[in-house]
Amino acid sequence: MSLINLLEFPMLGDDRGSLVALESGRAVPFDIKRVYYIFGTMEGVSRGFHAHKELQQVAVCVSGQCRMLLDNGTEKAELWLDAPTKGVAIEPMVWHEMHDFSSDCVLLVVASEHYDESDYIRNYEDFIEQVSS
Ligand code: T46
Repeated sequence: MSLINLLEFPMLGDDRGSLVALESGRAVPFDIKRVYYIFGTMEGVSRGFHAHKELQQVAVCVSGQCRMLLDNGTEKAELWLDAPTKGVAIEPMVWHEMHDFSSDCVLLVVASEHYDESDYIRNYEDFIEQVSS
């Protein structure tokens, strides 16, 4: 599978404005158990710097933009999340970092599981060791 799995969400707009729906099994390829959003990120601050062991996620900037780096241990790729119709899948065992948040950025993430700190690998050397074994 390609490292960058882009998801294009249908725009359900009309003359009143725009609407995007994220539904399990349709726009989002797993059952959604959790939704969180990151906003008000200070200028120059980067986030992420971890991989998940099992968690599946889809991220989309519903406002503004940020740059996401994905790294599967052998290959790295970057993309801009810069439209509310453009999502990216964050697969398990993919190191990810988010950079260059615009001041109006709201990064919405849907996740397949409840929050569980034991699912995180927050040390890059540990990640490389685990992804290679
Ligand atoms: C991810 C990227 C894209 C919770 O208590 N519940 C939650 O659901 C989440 C997501 C976080 N937290 C706590 C854990 C930390 O004490 O909120 C604090 C900040 O979390 P973290 O430093 O992991 O935030 P980011 O922006 O580095 O990463 C987040 C998600 O945690 C992570 O799963 O993939 O966004």
